[in-house]
Amino acid sequence: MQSKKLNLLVSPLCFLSIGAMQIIDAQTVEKPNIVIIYADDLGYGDISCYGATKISTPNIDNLARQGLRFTNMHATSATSTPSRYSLLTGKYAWRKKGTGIAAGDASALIQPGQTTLPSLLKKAGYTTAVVGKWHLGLGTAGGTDWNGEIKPGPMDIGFDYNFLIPATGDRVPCVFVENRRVVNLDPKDPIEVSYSHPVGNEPTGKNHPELLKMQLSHGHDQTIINGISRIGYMSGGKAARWVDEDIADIITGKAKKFIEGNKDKPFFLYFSTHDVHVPRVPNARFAGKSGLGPRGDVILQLDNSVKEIMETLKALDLLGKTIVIFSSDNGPVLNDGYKDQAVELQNGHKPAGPFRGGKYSAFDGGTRIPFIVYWSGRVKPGESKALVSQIDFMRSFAMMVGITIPDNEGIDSENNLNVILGKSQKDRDYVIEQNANNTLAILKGNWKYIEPSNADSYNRLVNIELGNNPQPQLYNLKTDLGEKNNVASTTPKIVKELSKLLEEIKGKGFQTQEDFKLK
Ligand code: NG6
Ligand code: CA
Repeated sequence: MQSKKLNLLVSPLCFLSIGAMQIIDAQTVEKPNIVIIYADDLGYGDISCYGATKISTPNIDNLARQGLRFTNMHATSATSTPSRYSLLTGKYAWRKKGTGIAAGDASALIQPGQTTLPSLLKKAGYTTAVVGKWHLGLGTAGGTDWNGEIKPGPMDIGFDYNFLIPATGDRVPCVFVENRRVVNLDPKDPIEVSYSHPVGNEPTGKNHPELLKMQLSHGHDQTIINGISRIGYMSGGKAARWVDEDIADIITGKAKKFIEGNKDKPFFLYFSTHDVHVPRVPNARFAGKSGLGPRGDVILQLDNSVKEIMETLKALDLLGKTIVIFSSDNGPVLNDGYKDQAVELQNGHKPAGPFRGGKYSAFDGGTRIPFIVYWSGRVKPGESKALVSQIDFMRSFAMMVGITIPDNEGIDSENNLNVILGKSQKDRDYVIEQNANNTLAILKGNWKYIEPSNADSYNRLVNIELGNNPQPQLYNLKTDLGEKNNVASTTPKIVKELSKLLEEIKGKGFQTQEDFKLK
């Protein structure tokens, strides 16, 4: 495991990477642009370059063909907020209270002053942006001021520019935020948001299902916006409300604009798509095109966003100067609260590929996700089977640009740049995954251990096995990729080893007031 002591050894002249056991001198520090395209709820089996046969994603496939396609990448969590928290901070979300799926009016989860991937890149001279889904809270604990200056937010933790869906598409407020302000807000029509009681007098999905263009299946029965009822109540802000059918075009356009405006100096773009999260409302260009219903259609829409980003980079002659990463925040779900025919029109499509479970699950369907790294002329096209985790983006890219990380920050992130860039196929020592109930699993070598949990084993609403079991679970992923045979009782030595390691890792982060151990 990479030691924090590492940072003490760094001098302006050399960087010693213990993980890769190599010395990089200052002259080899490079500052390519970094674009992370982060899809939402896209499963391992949802795209054709990962084996989907019922849907074709030619543009993501192109990226995979010309880049490095990983088969063993793990998001840190089976839901969005914790995966994103870990990606940006290099710290497992389960170390901090309140990092489960965030409400639409949650306050900022990453506090100003905390070291983040963008704050490190900014130190190295990068211009940094987040465009798309945020879902990490905005504003102070007293309540986000949607009508005034929204602070703290991404600009206070290292992003120079942001254009946000504040939480998720299915949560109010259904407006975009640009830098610190709601876009197109008419001050005479202020926004009010509540997650506890009705506000305003607009119809809800619960009381007026006849007004809905897409019926709900569970939850999502509060204020109706654009014919779709959401989680949470909202009034006002009429001119600012988004039209779901246009979200992909709008945020892809903002991402392209950011690239164009920063083409001459290093930039970091975290482009966080709304697709393929619910509500799945494709633009007319994609509606009905996949044959799998709206869920398939928004996969095509996502593929188109990738195409547009790549065409922009190409037109600006930036392909050789830009690392493009494509991945997802957690595994797939079909019915996530709206009757959008994802189940009925599945047609044999396997969103989680060969893996058990899906979104919310401790099984690999929850967290093993696509991961493609493309860097023209620099990353050799091919496949990597190395065990990798999104937790390592922070330290790996910080090392690449020659920036050190304070001792008490990014404590879970390791420098695995050589693996990410395909120069090595060395497995990470271990990977930790968190399901929706905060049950943790640890992968090491061929083994996967899931700690005992008394939480429900199955979520009937979404029809997904959550991987919770009051007994320890141990799977041999080499012989049992689908996690069917729990061998914990016949392999107690490995159970003991992995449960001990997991407890040690939990203890490691218990350093400050705000940190805590879940169990
Ligand atoms: C759940 C929502 C689901 C989705 C999820 C967050 C209900 C019944 N379900 O609570 O629809 O919004 O939260 O998904 O409300 S995530 O990908 O952002 O983590
Ligand atoms: Ca998600």
